[in-house]
Parts: sequence; structure tokens; C-alpha cells
Amino acid sequence: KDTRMKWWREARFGMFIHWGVYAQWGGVYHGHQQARGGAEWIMNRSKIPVAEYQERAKSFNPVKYDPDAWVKMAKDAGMKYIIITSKHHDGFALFKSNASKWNVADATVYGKDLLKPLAEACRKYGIKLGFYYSQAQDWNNPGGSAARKEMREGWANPDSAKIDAYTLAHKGHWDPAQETKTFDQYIKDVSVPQVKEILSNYGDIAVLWWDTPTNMTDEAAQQLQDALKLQPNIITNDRLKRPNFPGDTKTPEQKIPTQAELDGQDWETCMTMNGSWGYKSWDHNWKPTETLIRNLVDIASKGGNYLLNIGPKDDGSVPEESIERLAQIGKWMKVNSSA
Ligand code: JFZ
Repeated sequence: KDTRMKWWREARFGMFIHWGVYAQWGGVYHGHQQARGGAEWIMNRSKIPVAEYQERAKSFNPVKYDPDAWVKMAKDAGMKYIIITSKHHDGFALFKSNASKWNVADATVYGKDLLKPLAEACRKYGIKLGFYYSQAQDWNNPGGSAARKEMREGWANPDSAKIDAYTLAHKGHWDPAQETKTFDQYIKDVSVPQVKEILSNYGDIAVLWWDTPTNMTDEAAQQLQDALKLQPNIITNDRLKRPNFPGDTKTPEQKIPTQAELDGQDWETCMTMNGSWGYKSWDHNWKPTETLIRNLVDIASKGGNYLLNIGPKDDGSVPEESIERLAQIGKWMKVNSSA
């Protein structure tokens, strides 16, 4: 375990990338700002029907996507690794998949795999690449689960009251199209095959970043864990299924543990620069660079890693506020780090 974890324990700083077709909404549905939560949750928060969501996704066309520039930006900021959402809770795969047509190559006008060029750029700059994969929650591929948290909040969707009652009776789902398969079928037909795809087609993968184990069973988790054998040196977080699949690293979210909370386990604080993971057009609550640097110092001094997020827009460009902050951090790093 120690040799496998070596690079990760020395890394200290990485880039999280939340990107998907949800960036097209940017936190706005039919003129309403989504009620709460990250902009990557808009389909769930606003109860967008499956057909409508997929219809808009057809026009997803990130012509400004420049993976070389993204990786260089991370490298210049002093980051050592990148974790990108290969598939978030909306089930949309940023890669060409044979397990589901709901992927960038088959479901959008862009029509090309987005992860391949990113993997190439990471190799070019010597940056480790990891994949976030939402193994259980999936609102488009039938049988995927849907978290029900905060369901009683007001929705941006004007029809919310009616839809909430439906959702309560349907395990968090809001569209019959989501329930034409069982969860076990979804795991077998989509989740496991896609994890095999992302671990087979992009060279060395440093991290598998699981998330939200809603409805996970031990059997499903075991199948996913077995797929990891495709990358013998891979590092995983603790979100595959609690408590039987602890993984390698803990994931305090949006917060830095106090010294007293540290228990000797490897940990990584993931954090947004504003209040959203996915691109949210109306969130201007950006943390000052000084705060981000203090966070990095605090985390590094306690032996953790800082996974700092960017949420690119649907055209593939990165918000100016994020670019500026990463450049300023890089400037500080040049003066203050020995690496
Ligand atoms: C999850 C996702 O739902 C979210 O969209 C984002 O990808 C984030 C990184 O992960 O959200 C979580 C998961 C776990 C906790 C909080 C938010 N948690 O354990 O406190």
C-alpha cells in the first residue's frame, strides 16, 4: 500500500473538474434559478424530464475545449493530479461508451470522446489522471438511483408540488423512464461495463473517485471493486459503499479537518471556488485567492491533499474567475515551494 500511495501522499494539490451537459443550464431552468445545490444537480433539483434533458444535450458542443490548456493551468498552479467527472449523477458519460448511448460521442453534436485528449495532455505534462464515476446515482440510464435529500424544498420547476408527491412514491425518481430497469440491471449493464471502459481505454488511471452510494448493495460494490483489477495501482476514495468498502482515502467535503479530527488515515479535502461544483452562471460568491492559499497551507501542514474544483462552461471554456485564481496560486507557489 505504501508504494502505491507514495505519489498521492506527496501530491498535496490536485484539480477537480465537474463538467457535463448540465453546464448548458448553468443553474437556470426555464428562467428560474435552481432552488439549491450544485448546478450539476439541476436535473434532479428542477425535476427535468429525461426526454427534455436529453433533447437539450444534443446541442452540447464544447468547441473551446482545450485539454492541453487545462492541464497546463493545473501544472502551473502547482497541482500534481486531475480528477474529472467521467460520469456524474445525470449519467452522461464524457467518453465513448458501448454500455450506454447516453454519452458525448453518441448523444451530442460534438460526437467525440472528451477524455482521450485529456489523458494525452496529462501524459505530456506528467500530471496524474483520475476519474470520478457516479456508480449508483444515475438519473438517465434506467435503473440508476436518485437521492431524495432535500426533496421537500421548493423547486424551480413550477410543477414541483405534483412532482414531489410522485417522487416520494418512486424512490426519488420523477420520470417513469427512470424505472424501466432494476438497480441490479443498471449495475450489470451500465455501471460495471463503464467502469471497465474508463479503466481500459485511457492508459494509467491514478484514482477512481466514487460518489453517493444511494441504494448500493454489497454485491454491486464487489463487482465494481473487482473491475479495479484493471489498474493494479489505482487509489480509491471511501464512497463506494460504507462501511464494507472503505477505500484508501477519506473525503472531507468543503471543510478542513481540525488537528484533533485526524486519525492517521489518508484524506483529501475537496472544495469549490464559489458555491457550486458544476458551472453556475449566477454564483458570483468566489473565494479570495488568499483563502484558497491559506486552505492549501492548512491542509498540507496537516498531511492532507487539497482537491480544488473548476466547473467549465458548456463551450469548454473555464470561468475567468477560476483561471485568475489558479494563476495567482501558481505565482505564490513559485516563490514559496521547493518543488
Ligand atoms: C457529491 C455530489 O453529489 C456533488 O454533486 C459533487 O460531485 C460532490 C463532490 O460530491 O456531493 C456530496 C457527497 C458527499 C457529501 C456531501 C456532498 N458528504 O459526505 O458530506
